[in-house]
Amino acid sequence: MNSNYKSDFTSPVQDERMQESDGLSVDEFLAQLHADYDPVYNLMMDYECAVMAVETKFNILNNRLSLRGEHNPIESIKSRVKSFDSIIKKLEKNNLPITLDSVEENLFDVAGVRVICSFVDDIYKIADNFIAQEDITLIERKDYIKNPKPSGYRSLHLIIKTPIYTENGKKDMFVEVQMRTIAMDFWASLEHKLRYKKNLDPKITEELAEELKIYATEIAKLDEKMLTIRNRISGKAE
Ligand code: 0O2
Repeated sequence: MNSNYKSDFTSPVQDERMQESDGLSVDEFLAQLHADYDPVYNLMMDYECAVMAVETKFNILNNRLSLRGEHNPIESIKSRVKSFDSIIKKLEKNNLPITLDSVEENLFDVAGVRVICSFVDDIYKIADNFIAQEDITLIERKDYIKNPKPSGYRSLHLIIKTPIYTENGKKDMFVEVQMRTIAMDFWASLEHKLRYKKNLDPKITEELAEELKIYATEIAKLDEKMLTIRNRISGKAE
């Protein structure tokens, strides 16, 4: 990730810590953090704020669109901030510097918001409305609904940058938004379990992955059929 996306604001303490920790091993970095956890705590709080800000935007969109339409386009919203353990593992896995600066520059999914819709067309409608907002900068859009992953995974991913307002000023934060239907979410949760199940016979894992791939296609067909029925109920042309 290039430095164009660097945050506008860095606290002096955090800045010093980043420079100090540059080039440290994971153990050294963790020992240093153990002595003073404040910079990590502050950064995690910034990500929490970004998640809250984005969640609020989706809740507002849902309310506004449902007032004008016939249904709530958003079924539910789930959010999370990646654990610091997982953050360090991801930096290590990708051979990235183990520093707070590196977290902010290189990892886009520390703050994650998952938006679950009933129907596929709502995903695109909500996404377009969200991206059009002035304080949302779209960094990357990955459409795994139109181009599913080899596993069968389907979702619309948006990497965005949005400002939060801290006691020290404005700060831009990256947030990963995953948008999918209820059925796609059901599928992804089960497939995620299989992906992280370590003590399963590899042959069985492979068989189940193949089976899940078939169901991913069936789920996509079902989503399409449900949309057709909804459109017929509401008198929309197909
Ligand atoms: P978790 O535990 O959900 O956070 P990267 O973000 O660097 O890992 P990439 O290719 O840039 O990889 O991002 P990608 O694949 O567009 O999106 C990554 C996230 O999408 C994953 O995060 C999952 O949440 C989800 N995802 C992507 N592919 C699959 C898949 O095949 N099955 C399921 N169930 N989820 C998928 P994490 O960090 O891998 O996991």
